[in-house]
Amino acid sequence: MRFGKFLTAAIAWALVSSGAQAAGMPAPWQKYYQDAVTPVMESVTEFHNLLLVVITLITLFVLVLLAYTVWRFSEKRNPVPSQTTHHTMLEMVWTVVPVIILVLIAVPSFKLLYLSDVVPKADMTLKATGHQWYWSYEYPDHGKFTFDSIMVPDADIKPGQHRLLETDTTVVVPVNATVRVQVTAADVLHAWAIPAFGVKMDAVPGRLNETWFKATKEGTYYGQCSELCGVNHGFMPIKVQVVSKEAFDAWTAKQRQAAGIAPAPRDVAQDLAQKFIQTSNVNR
Ligand SMILES: [Cu+2]
Repeated sequence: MRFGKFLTAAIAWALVSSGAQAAGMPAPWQKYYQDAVTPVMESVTEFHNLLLVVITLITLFVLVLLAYTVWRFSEKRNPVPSQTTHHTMLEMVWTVVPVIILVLIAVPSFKLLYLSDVVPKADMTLKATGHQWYWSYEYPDHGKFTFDSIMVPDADIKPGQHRLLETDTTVVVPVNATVRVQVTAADVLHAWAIPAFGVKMDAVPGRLNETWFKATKEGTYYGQCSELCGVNHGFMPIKVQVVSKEAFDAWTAKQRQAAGIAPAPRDVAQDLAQKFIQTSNVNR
């Protein structure tokens, strides 16, 4: 096991060192995953590392076996070949061993599948709708305000912005909150995908798909439509900002106001409580 860990670390280092890592977006010459910011993506990375060890060991084993066979049983060294055609024990072994390896892989694989597939109790819902060629969003738990998110064209890119990834409006979500994402499309197939979140969900017209994420680190994360959806498929990026709970509340309050939606009942209750505290302090 110690060797396995060493091998994983060595391979990961070789891959990571070949491309500078940037959180939330791809880096030039990057060959490894983006840094994980959700439990699902952490599990995806771990599972990938496990498979990398398994596949490396199998490949090395086959390579050594093949090289030995070529050397040992060449015509020069082995002029009279054996006429053996069957070996029951050997055939049992090379059937059973791969089955055991596959079963060992299946256990963490199914665990990961269920982790990403089953939406846990969510703190909020975000609805993403794919259009040719932009995304629109709705916040059903926060007054149902909606907005479109359209890519910033090259000509308007400001310093510090990222070409082909920047959008005019940003999806904002609170940190450490379980977000249920409902994904659908208005015209053709699209897919809502953010690599750092380990999320990729098909957007299908007339069908409401669900996925989830829980971002554990504040920051800006980029994704792209991941289903070939037409001529501008490569120009409908996704930009998500993960912020503190307070900043998120302030942002939703602003969005509600801009959309002419009444403040959240929770905000009214908070205001009343605040007023009550103030008046009771004055009276004392
Ligand atoms: Cu698309």
